[in-house]
Amino acid sequence: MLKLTYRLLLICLSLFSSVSYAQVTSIQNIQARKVQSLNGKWNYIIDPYENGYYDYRHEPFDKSKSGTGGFFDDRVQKDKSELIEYDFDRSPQMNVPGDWNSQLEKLELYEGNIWFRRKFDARPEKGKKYFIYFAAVNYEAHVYVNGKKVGIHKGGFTPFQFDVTSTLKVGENSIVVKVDNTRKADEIPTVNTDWWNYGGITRDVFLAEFPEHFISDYKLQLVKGNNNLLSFTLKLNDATPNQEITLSIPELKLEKKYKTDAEGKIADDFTWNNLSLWSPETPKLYAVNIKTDKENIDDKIGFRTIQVDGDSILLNGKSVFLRGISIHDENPLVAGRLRGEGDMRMMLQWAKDMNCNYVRLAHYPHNEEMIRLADEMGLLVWAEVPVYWTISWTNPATYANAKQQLTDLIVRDKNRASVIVWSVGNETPLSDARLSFMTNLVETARTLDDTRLVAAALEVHRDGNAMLLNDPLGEKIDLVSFNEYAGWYWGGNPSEITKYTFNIKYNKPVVVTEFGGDALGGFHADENTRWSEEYQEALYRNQITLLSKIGALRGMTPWILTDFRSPRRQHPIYQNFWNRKGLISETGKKKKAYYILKDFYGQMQTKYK
Ligand code: GCB
Repeated sequence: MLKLTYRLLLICLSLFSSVSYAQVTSIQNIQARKVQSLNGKWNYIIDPYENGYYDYRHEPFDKSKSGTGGFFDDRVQKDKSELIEYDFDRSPQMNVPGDWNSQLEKLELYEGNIWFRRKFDARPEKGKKYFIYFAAVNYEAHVYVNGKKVGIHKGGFTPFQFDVTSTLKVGENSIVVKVDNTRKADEIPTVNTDWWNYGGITRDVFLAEFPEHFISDYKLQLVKGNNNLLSFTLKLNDATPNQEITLSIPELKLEKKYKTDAEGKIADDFTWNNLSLWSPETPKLYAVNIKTDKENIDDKIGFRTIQVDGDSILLNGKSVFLRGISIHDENPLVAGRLRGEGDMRMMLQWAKDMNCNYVRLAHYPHNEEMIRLADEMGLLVWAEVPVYWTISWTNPATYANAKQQLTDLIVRDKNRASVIVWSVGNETPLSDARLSFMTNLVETARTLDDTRLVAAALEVHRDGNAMLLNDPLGEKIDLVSFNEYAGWYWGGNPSEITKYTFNIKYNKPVVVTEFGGDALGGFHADENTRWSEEYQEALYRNQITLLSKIGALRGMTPWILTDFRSPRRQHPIYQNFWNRKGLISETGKKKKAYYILKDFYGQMQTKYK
């Protein structure tokens, strides 16, 4: 009976998710397509009670079953007497992309709905396809073009697009987006996190033009464990057979011609010698071109292999130590999310200056540009989805959402050499339901991409002076990866933590995903005074001693590169809405612990040469 209800639920869900909106599953490498940027100033209307969506009986204006019927923008245009207060033309503007919290003081802590509108000119041509593409909107987006609803999307950090071919007009067009960043228990992430819930259209928006049959997705990577075997797959947006495709890498004098099969796909593994492999020391990227008679896509792709062998991690077949640091998508110096290349370079350069060869982009997919910069600058990447803490493990819709976010992340970044780990979550509490949820995500990641490692940030459990790592999820993933806060949340002062030992059930490489403690930049005291730089420094020194007891230790990403904003962090003197575990303060000052880690990484660099 239960099973039947579950099945029915799944059927309903799949019906809901396909509510006649035209969403293609993916569009790889949007920057290389024919796009018109819709970034810039957008008008906005703050709508805390959702009066633009619900009438005074709290019935949605949009009552049609398919969800594609009229909505307030439509009504405003048709009937000026209703919702007269919604006057986009005279409403203020804000920057898109951009989080709203940092653009308007009264929105700093706002969680709710804001409507956005932008007008733009278009010259749609017959026989072409048009999509509105959003690189990310946090969290739920309802998108309307010229008064017609074109789609709904949930998930704050991954791209999505809607087909607007039939809605787009020659001349002036209007796009309206209702954005809701309300935290909800059944969503991914759930209500409880330790980061700022930045709302808005936080990443690029494009109008993209395509031929009728186009390349929606491709992947060119080395096969796991083989430094000469390239694997090329490609997919059209539909099942057009015999489409001619040319793949070329001029620098290698590589040119291959293909025809799509009956499903509109190509799959080919082929040997290619003399590849200069990508690594943090030599982040070699090749100019890659993929062409049809109607399309021409440029990319820059690096080739490297990553695998585990016993307790070693092999990069291009050679044992590597991951000298890492965790990073949030936030600028500590200027409020808000990282705004573009300059901000991103600053963060990654700080990591490089600390002798890092690796970053953990926690706890959700960061901007695609960040990953491309990591490719270019030579930093390995742990990429993660926001399956964080206490998710609704038994809700099938919640699982479907997590799976979609993971899928979209992998599709977006699978050609990036820097990404070596897909992480399916962080510090999730043990239970059977959680194990099956997480195991399914692990399997999803492996099915979508068998060239990288799959992991999750687990927790240690204590038994006297032993730290146990026996989470059954450890069986399913490639790394022993865990967060461990001895010396901060438990275990006494930093000087006491070296008494601990580790009891790790799995013979796999150990990569510690977090440790750390808060320090207010510029506050100096003795090693036993919490919040002081000296406390944090001692904590790092002793953590390194403690972790070095683990024979299989192959890397770490301490928490965290910079101080970051979090509504959970209320201490009136030391925090003021800042998590102070950064090695760099909110004024860009390197704290004492920064140099401890830099020193240790310098030693590891020599050891693993
Ligand atoms: C953790 C979480 C991270 C928090 C950190 C902290 O374990 O994974 O998101 O910010 O601890 O500072 O408590």
